[in-house]
Amino acid sequence: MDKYDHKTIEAKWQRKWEENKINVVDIEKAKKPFYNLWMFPYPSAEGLHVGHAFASTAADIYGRYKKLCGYDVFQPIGYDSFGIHSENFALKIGEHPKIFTDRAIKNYERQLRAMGHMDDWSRTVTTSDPIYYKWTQWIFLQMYKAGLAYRAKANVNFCPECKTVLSDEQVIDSKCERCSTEVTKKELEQWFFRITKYADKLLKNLDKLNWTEKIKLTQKNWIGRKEGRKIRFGDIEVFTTRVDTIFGATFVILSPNHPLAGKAKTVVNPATKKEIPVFVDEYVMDSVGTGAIMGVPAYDDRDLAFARKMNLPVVKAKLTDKVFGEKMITYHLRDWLISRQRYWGPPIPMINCSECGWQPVPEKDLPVELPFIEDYQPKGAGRGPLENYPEFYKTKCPKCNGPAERETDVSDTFLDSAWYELRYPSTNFKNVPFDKKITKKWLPVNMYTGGPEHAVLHLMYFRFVAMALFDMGYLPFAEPCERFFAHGMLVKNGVKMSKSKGNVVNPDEYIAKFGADTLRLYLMFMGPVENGGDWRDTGIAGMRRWVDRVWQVINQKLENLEEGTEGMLEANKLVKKAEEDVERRHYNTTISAMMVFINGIADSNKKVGRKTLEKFLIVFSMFAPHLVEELWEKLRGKDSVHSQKWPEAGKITTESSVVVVMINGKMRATVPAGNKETVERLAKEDPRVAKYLSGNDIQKVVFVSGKVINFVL
Ligand code: ANZ
Ligand code: ZN
Repeated sequence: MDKYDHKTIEAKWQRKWEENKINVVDIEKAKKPFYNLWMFPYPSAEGLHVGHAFASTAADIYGRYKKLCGYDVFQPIGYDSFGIHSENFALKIGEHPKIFTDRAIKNYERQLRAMGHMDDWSRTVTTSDPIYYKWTQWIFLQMYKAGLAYRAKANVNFCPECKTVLSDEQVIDSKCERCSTEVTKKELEQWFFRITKYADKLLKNLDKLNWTEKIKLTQKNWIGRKEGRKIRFGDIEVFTTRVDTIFGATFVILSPNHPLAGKAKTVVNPATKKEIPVFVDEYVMDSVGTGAIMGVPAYDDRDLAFARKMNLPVVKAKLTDKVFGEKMITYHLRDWLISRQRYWGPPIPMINCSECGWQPVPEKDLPVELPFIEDYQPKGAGRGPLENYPEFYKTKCPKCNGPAERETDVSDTFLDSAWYELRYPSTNFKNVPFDKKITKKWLPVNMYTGGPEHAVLHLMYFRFVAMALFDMGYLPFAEPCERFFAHGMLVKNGVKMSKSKGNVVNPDEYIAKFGADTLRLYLMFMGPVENGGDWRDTGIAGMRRWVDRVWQVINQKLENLEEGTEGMLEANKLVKKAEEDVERRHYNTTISAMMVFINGIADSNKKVGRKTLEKFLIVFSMFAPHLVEELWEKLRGKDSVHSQKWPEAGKITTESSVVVVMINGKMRATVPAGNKETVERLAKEDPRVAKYLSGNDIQKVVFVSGKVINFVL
C-alpha cells in the first residue's frame, strides 16, 4: 500500500474542489442558508501565522458540520487591508502601502487556500479596493445625513508614534492599540460618530444575543451605564450613585479638566450645610458623570485613600433616605472618533467650502479615490499626508460650485470592518452596498467566530453600524449576528505570539512537512477552542504518525471490506460524541474518540462494514478534508464526502440490539430488537419459541423495549 503522500493528495483535492465549485454556494437559490463567518485577517508582511490557522480551522469545522447537517453554508473570506495595521508595516519596511498590501494579499490567499478550508473564493472582499470603500464612504454619508456623524473640537487621544488620533477603544491601558506607545492628548477638530445615542440599545440587546458571556460582559462594562444623581455643592455639580452617603461627604474633588479646577476653594455640602474643601485630582475622570465627586471617605475606598493622603477627617455619618439633586445617567462609552491623519484609508467624503461650510460629497461622485502618492508618511501636525496634494483636495463645492477643499483625513480602519459582513453575499452587486433580498436571506450572520480582543473594538462598532442602518431603513434587523463564539489565543511556550517578540509561527513549513490535515488535527487537539493553546513543534510529528496510521488501517479495511454494518456500534458512539462536541467546539474530545475508534478496528483480522467506515469517514472529513476525500474515493468511487448527509447515531446501547424471549419467565431465545409488534412476530416465528407456544393459549405478553419479551401461557 502507498504511504500517505500529503503533498499530492492535498493539491489534487484542492484543485478538484475548485473545479467542481463544491464550496461555492448558490446565494440566490439556497434553501437552507447558513452564514458561517470568521473575522477576516489584515494582511501583514509575515503572512498568516498559526494563530490564524487555529481560529480559522475551528470555524471551518463548524461550517463543515453545518453543511453535513444539510445547510447551504456560506463561508466567505476577505482582507481587512486598509488601515493603520497594514500601513504601519509598509512604513516599517519602506514599501508603498498599496504595493505592499497587494503583495501581502497574494501571500495570504496562497496560505489560506493551503489550509483546505471550505471557503467560498468566489465572493471575497478587500477593504482597500475602491469597489468596496465606495460603500464605506457611502455609510459615512448616511451617518452624516442621519445626524450620526458630526465634526467637533475635542481633547482627543493622539499616538505620537503613529502620528494620528485614536478612538477611546483603541487606547488600551493608556497605550496605542497598534504600537503600545503612551497616548497623549491633543485639542483637535475631528469627525465623530454618535455611537452614544445607541448606548442603551447596545446594552439592552446584549440579553438577546447568544454570544460568549465574557464578551457580553466586556461590552456591558465598556458601555458603563450608571444611574445616579447630580447634586449641587454650591457652583459645583457632583455625580454620585450613593446619595445616601451625602452626610459623610467631607470634601469635593474635581477632574483636572473641570472648568472650575483651581478656581473653587470651598463649597457647602447641601445636606450638612457645612463648608468643605475642594480639590483637584486625577482619579476623578472627565468623562464620567459631571467630572466632579463628593468625597465620602467613610464609605468609599478611593475617597478614604485620598483623605489619608491629604490628612482629612473621616466622618462616619448615618446613611440617609432623603433625596438630593436630580436623576442622572452616565455612560463610559464615548462617541467614536472616526478621523485618522494617515494615508492608507478611505478619504472621508466631505468638502469644506468657505461660503457653505462642510458639505457631503454627492453620492454619485463616490468613491472619492485615494490617490497613489509618493509621500505617504504621516506628518503629525494634525492633518494627514493628503494635505500636501492639492491635486487631491482642490475641488468645487457641491452646493455653490465655488472653490472648496476636500477633507484630507481618512476614516478609521474599524469602519471598514464594521459592515463587511453585509457585503460578502452581495459582492456581485455594483449599484448597492448590499442587496435587499440577498441580505434578508443571508443575514444576520448565523455563526461568527473571532478573537476576544475585539470585544469592545470591532464587535461594538459592528453592532452600532447595523443598528444605525436598521433605523435608517436599510436593514431588516438591528443585530448583525446571532451567535458569536470567541476562540482562545494560541501562545508559544506560554508567551503570546507577537511580531515584536519574534515568536510568530508560520504554518507554511508545517503544511509542507506534515500536511494541512495534520496541522488542522494538531491545532484542534490542543484542547477546547475557547481555551486556545500552546504551540509546540514536537506534538505535530506525533499527530502525523496517527494520520499515517489511519491511512494504513483504513486502506487495509478497504482491501477486505465487509459489505454490511460490522462494527457499527463504535461508529455510532463516535457520531454521538461528535454531535455533542462540535456545538461546544470541544473538537479535541472528538479527535480522542476517533483515535479510540481506529484502535478498535486496527487488528488486521477484524473486518469492518462499509456503512461503518462511511460513518467514520464523514465525521473525520471535518478534520482532515483532503485525506478523507481520497479514502472516500477509494471506498465509493464516486461523489464527495463533503456533500454527504450527517449520519444518524443509530442505536448505541448494546442491550437494545437484541431482545431476550421468555416463556413463563424462562429464557428460550434472543431476537433482534425492534418495536413490540416486530419483536413479537420474530419471536413467534423462531422455532425455539414456536415449539412452546404451539397448542397453548397466550394469556399475556409483557414487553420491555430493547430488553425482554415474556409470553405468559
Ligand atoms: C459618593 C459615593 C460613596 C460613591 C460611596 C461611591 C461609593 P460606581 O460606584 O462604580 O457605580 N464617581 C462619580 N463621578 C466620577 C468621576 N468622574 N470619576 C471617578 N469617580 C467618579 O461609580 C459611581 C461612583 O463613582 C459615584 O458614587 C462616585 O462616588 C464616583 F460609598 O459618590 B460615589
Ligand atoms: Zn500608535
